[in-house]
Amino acid sequence: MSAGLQRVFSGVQPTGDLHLGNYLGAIKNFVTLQDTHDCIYCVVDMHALTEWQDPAALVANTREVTAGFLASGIDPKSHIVFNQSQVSAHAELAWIFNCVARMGWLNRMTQFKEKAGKNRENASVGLFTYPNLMAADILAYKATHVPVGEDQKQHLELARDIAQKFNNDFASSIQAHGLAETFFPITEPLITGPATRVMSLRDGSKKMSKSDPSDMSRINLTDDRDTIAKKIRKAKTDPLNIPSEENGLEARPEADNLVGIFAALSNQPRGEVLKQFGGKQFSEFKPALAELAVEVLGPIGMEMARFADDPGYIDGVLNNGAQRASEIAAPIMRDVRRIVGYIG
Ligand code: AQP
Repeated sequence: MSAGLQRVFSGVQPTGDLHLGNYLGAIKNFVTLQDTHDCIYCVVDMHALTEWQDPAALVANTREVTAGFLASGIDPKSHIVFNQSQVSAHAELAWIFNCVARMGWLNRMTQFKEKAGKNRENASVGLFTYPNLMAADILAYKATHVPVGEDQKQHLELARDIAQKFNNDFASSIQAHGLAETFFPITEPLITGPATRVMSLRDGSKKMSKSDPSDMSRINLTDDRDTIAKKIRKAKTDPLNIPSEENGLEARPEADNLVGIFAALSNQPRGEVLKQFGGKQFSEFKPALAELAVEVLGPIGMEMARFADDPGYIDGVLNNGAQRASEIAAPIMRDVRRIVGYIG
């Protein structure tokens, strides 16, 4: 970590197989940001508990997400990689934010509505307060920038509201302790690239997700060449050809999704992809997309398999990262305790 650089924080839940959406919407950007920022990347195992997890699967998934980070090119020596539950600041600050955030704010969160579904009475309290823990994740390190996919935009807006309300509610205490008026930064979301919302391969109206019961809906980072090719071949499309202009993708969610994936994987704007494939059929486009996906994801999957054979190494990375993360959070939490009026 180098002094003076802006701090990035982001996390991924260990709730299942990492997929192309996690990679293009988040992890790919995590890798790029290492050149310009001090980065803290977290496997958010506490968030995972908001829905029941088999304990042994949680251990395996935490190691797998960590392996995905490393295999994608995150450097755990220059930056920090750890699992959330090892640093108590997250839980401690989340409690304070439970008391700062308003019920009305959380009632508006669409992710809770989607995940709780019709049976809200039966959803965990943790699922409801999830965004407060997310605000704590970021602000325990006073991170200024948070790379995420489009689906997390609303939660980040809430994190900004919480920071602002904390700074206002405790303004005189912050001042009395001689601390900067903007004690918690107003975090900037970084939602970038042509695939900030990768959709299910089976249904262009649903986002690609770890928890989708159909494995055919997503490309996992650990899928082999044949599986990737099969999933893309079977991906839902419409009967029209690929358009030559971007407005030709309107109201064609599946086509739009596949073109967006091609653009993100090949690091070019959608317009360039359409120049290359405009007028062609999906039967020609899909094999090219499969080839590209295998080229980009193949080495990551192979590296993840290598890490899977060495859980001791992964645990060492997480323990070391947790120690370094705790050191950053400790003085911030000391100030927070004084600000809110705790003794000791
Ligand atoms: N489909 C997606 N397109 C683009 N970005 C995505 N992300 C997730 N899905 C997509 C981004 O990946 C990061 C980690 O997400 P997460 O695991 O913390 O939670 P999630 O958003 O709830 O992801 P999943 O895969 O859908 O998990 P489940 O099924 O457990 O809910 C975030 O930056 C997210 O934006």
